[in-house]
Amino acid sequence: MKKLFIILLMCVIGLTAKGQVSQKAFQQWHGDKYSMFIHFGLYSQLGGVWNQKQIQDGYSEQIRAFAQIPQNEYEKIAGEFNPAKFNADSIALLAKRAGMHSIIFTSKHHDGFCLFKTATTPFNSYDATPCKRDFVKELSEAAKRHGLRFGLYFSLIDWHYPYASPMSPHNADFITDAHHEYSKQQLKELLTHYGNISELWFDMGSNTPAQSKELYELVHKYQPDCMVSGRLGNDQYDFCVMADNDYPEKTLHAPWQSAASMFNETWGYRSWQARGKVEDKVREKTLSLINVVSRGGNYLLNIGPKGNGDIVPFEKEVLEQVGKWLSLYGYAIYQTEASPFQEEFAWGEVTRKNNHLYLFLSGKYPQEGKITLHMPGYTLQKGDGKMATYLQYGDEVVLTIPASAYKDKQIHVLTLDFDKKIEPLPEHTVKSMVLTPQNATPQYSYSCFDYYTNYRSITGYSWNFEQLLLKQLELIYTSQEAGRKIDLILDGKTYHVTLDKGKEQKATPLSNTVWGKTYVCGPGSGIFHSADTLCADLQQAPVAGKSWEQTAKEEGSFNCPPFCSYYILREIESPRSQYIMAEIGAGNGVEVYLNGKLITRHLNPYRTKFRTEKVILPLEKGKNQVILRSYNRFENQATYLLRPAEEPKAYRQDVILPDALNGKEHTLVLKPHNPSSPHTDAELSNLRIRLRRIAIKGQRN
Ligand code: JFZ
Repeated sequence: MKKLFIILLMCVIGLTAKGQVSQKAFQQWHGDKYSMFIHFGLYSQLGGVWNQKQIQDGYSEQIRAFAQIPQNEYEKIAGEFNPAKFNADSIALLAKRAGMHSIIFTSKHHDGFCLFKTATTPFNSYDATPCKRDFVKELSEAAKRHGLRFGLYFSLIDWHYPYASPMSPHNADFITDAHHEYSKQQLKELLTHYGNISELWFDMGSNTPAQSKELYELVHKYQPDCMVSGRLGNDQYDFCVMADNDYPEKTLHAPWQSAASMFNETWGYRSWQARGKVEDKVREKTLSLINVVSRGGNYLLNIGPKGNGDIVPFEKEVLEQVGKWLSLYGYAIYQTEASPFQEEFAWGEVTRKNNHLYLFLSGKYPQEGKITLHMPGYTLQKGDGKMATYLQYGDEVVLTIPASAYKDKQIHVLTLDFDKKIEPLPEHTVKSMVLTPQNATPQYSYSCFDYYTNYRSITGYSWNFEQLLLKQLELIYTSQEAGRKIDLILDGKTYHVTLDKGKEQKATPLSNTVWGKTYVCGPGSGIFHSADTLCADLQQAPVAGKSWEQTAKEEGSFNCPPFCSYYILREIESPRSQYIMAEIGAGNGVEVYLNGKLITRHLNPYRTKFRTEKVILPLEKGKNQVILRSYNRFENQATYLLRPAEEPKAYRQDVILPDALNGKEHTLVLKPHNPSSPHTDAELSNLRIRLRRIAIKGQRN
């Protein structure tokens, strides 16, 4: 019998992988919750107007592109740029009154104009203007004076640098070698001349993995605790950036931020912007802040000062009024964690801190004013008395709230104190003896090449299960996973396991399992991220205006430019429910849906032309439908393969626990061991784990 292959490791929580920021820096960033974004540059001077015309298309900070302003004409604006009203101290003081904890400033936007003194180009606010000012310096110093942290926005595309890719409609251009070097020089200046930089907000462009990695490491070489934004690309980042005003559907296992503009139409100043009522905007932004923080994120709210440096009075008032609300309820925002509940509530949102639970009455008045919270294992000690009454019946805490609590313009917050620190409550308890991706709670992050190929990745799985005695786990997987190293974290103890093929077994599907014809549909969207469910069948095509076409080929390709996808559908008839193995192939990215539900989704390694893989399909009895989406980001074709695996094999491997596990409730987390980045998809959707009460020795030879 082979030696047991279990290595017991200490729990690694608290340790970070090489190159990442320290836990302390992350905690500080995570606790800040609310920051000021500033879009300011030559575009602010134009305010969305060129040649007396309001430029309606695109964001006003990108007016050079949307109004097609020639380079020399745009450069002339610098010659008149003199923002006499730009006062870094009053901006910092405004951020403070607003309840913000840091300022993130556009050091350089897509137009290439640097708001700092740089040796790399004369096209900067010191050398090209009559004002001779270094705005990064002014703001970094003012932020420091007023106890705020300071971070930088830095555009990875540059419309002014002559050796960069030319301006494009999508802004996701490749970065030339010369441009990459140019960015490195500018970043070195930014990271060494202005004190501590709390975050670097890279934006747009499409780096290669090597370029992303080099910039990620460069930032941390000069500033080890600077948090790097997800838009650097290729999973090289410290925090995810959600789409404008957006937040993730489920809690993420990675730090994240929602960046928001004051108006959807623009980030930079637009003189003719319809602004509406201050009080409506205050409510909108307060709700967004609450929604983001209750899901564990940070909120970055933008202002776009005028060309003369003045802050738009509307924006100033909005910030001040949100700040007023925060001066009352900031305790329920700052330094908090996401709601411990898996469900969402129509009556409002939740955050937690230590043994405190904070309820934001930001939704709809609940029926009869009753709010019920399911909190097994917790005892309510105190609820703040003014606004509600509190009762606990076993696991349920029931609050009764008067209608007046919702009638007020102001959003109210209730505090509930429990007997112990509140942790996330389990989503559900698995009753089955087999843990599968389908009955797991996935751990999510975001993985990407660039802005257009950014998707919610699954970086691990966790299960809560009930088992009185547990002695052994049996891992079941395919040749796809063989050789990989995984971590199994059982009740907090980590077992490091190499998938060494264990015992091989034929996995032939039941006879009478019949694969139907192949149908294709496309081209579809060039954006990778799509929904976790796909409602399509032979009657209903997944791409608007297209239909399914039958093809004789299980494997094929379609000519299409970069940014496109094709769908492939097959029906599978199964005599009963069973796991079968399919062979699937695609180019840059792949998504597989079974009966409308996502089975696996991931980008393939950067610029993979074609890759095949085994995918386990948990079939239902009767008719099943499998849809493959083959995604093409870089090539001139989308290639696919969808068929039953030849000679399917399963591997069964035992993990005998050194000490039998007693007790009732347990948690198991499955993760890849030492992943290349904590954000990259685990690609473990084929692995199943069987729980065993008795150790079956000698199964392995
Ligand atoms: C980028 C820039 O192009 C824009 O000018 C501005 O600076 C903004 C902050 O960042 O634009 C984006 C990119 C992605 C989203 C929104 C704006 N998004 O994911 O919703």
